[in-house]
Amino acid sequence: MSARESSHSFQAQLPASLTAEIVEKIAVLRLNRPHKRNALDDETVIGIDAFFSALPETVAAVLLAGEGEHFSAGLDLSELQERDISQGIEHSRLWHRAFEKIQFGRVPVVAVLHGAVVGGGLELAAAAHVRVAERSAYYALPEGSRGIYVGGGGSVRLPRLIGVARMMDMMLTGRTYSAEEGQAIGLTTYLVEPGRGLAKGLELAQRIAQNAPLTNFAVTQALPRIAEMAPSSGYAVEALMASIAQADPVAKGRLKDFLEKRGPKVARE
Ligand code: 1HE
Repeated sequence: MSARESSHSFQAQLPASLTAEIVEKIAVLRLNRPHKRNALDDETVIGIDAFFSALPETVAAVLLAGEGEHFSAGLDLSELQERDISQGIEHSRLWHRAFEKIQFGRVPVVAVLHGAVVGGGLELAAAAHVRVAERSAYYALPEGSRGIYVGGGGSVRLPRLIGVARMMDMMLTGRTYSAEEGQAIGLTTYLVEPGRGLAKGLELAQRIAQNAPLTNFAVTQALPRIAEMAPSSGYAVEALMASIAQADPVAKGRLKDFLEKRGPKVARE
């Protein structure tokens, strides 16, 4: 199947609020509800789950971005009307399942952020592995002012990026961080000029796609779990992961290439 055909069959399973295309080994998923500022309704969250559940085997990395002026305005507030407690729990668990597929799916995910990255939009971005911000990006958790609470894994992922104190401040005071501030506090690791995010994200995704699959598995699956372990357990799992990775034929080939002067040197960027 050509890349174009597989893009089409891929898109057929998604709601209109999401567009997907495959660019060589990279699947590009865009939030495509710009008239609602890419607010995340149930259909979109279920679509995100479906997208990450059905990634073609040829895909080695995902690029996640938003159409229009904003990455995402977060939860679609129009759907939040009359849920009771158990429906509220189910709704949050729907988001958890979808975003787990991003964080612990088969391939690394690069998110490109611009404009509003707020509430559930920030929770979505936090589930990616690498975040690129355009200078237009800004971050907020307006849940506090709406009388609600984060429900898309924000309490778990955001403190690991920026610390409990900063997240408390954002939620209690409604504080907004600029793209530059977000970069300084660790929300993103790349900051680019407006309009340059997709190119930078694609460049990074293509670089990631060239890694040995086992390296990408180790980094996205083992590393965050080791970081949560007691150090004594972490050292043991790290030793196992390191020995598994180095025994892989891909690793053997790459080490040989370097030793025989064919492999790339580490370059100063
Ligand atoms: C929406 C939403 C939304 C826009 N749900 N419809 N998120 C928030 O509290 C953020 C709410 N949104 C905003 O603050 C602003 O819309 C933005 C700063 C993101 C963009 O402003 P702007 O001036 O470009 O757009 P707008 O005119 O405010 O919105 C355009 C339309 O999108 C308008 O609809 P229209 O039918 O009147 O045209 C808005 O109602 C609609 N819209 N944002 C529904 N969020 C798992 S728990 C997660 C909890 C949360 O995420 S809470 C945070 C929710």
